[in-house]
Amino acid sequence: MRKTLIAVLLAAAPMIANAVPISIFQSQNQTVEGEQLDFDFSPIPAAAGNSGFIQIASGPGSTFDLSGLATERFDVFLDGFAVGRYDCPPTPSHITIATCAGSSGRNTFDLVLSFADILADFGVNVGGLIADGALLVTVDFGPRSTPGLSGSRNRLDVTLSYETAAAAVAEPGTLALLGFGLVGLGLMRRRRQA
Ligand SMILES: [Ca+2]
Repeated sequence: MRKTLIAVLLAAAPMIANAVPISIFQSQNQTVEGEQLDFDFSPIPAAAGNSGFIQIASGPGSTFDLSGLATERFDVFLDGFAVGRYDCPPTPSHITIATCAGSSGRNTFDLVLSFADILADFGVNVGGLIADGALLVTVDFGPRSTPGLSGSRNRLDVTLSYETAAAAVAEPGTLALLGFGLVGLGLMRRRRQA
């Protein structure tokens, strides 16, 4: 009986485990001026609160023409919610951690939006947005933004990272089922021995 009990508990261990960190990476190429890129993160588990981040960066070696004119920038949307407009350079506004480099319209950027800051700055609860198992991150470049000046590089990377909710763990229904299963196993053992 003890061995059976241990086996059942081991099988149930994943249910009892704590929140699991998740990190999903996606990459796309901008092919024409002012193209809008959609990054569809789905299906994804619910987030545990408002910790986590979304990183939007020009891919390694890639450059974008965002030379600071009014029409050269990119907007970020989460499930359709506008969370920021970024020009680069000058130093973009509404950014938690970001670096912009380059000149003459050639820019690389590394934009990190933390869940908590997105909520504080823009009133959007990212945990709530991904509770339906999907998050659409849209990067909308201005009409004159040009990928990879000199025709070389045009890659955009988006990474979604967060702790998953531990809600599945202590669900009373699950624990009750587990309990019934253990009682059932015990009864079967007794009958077999009798
Ligand atoms: Ca959603």
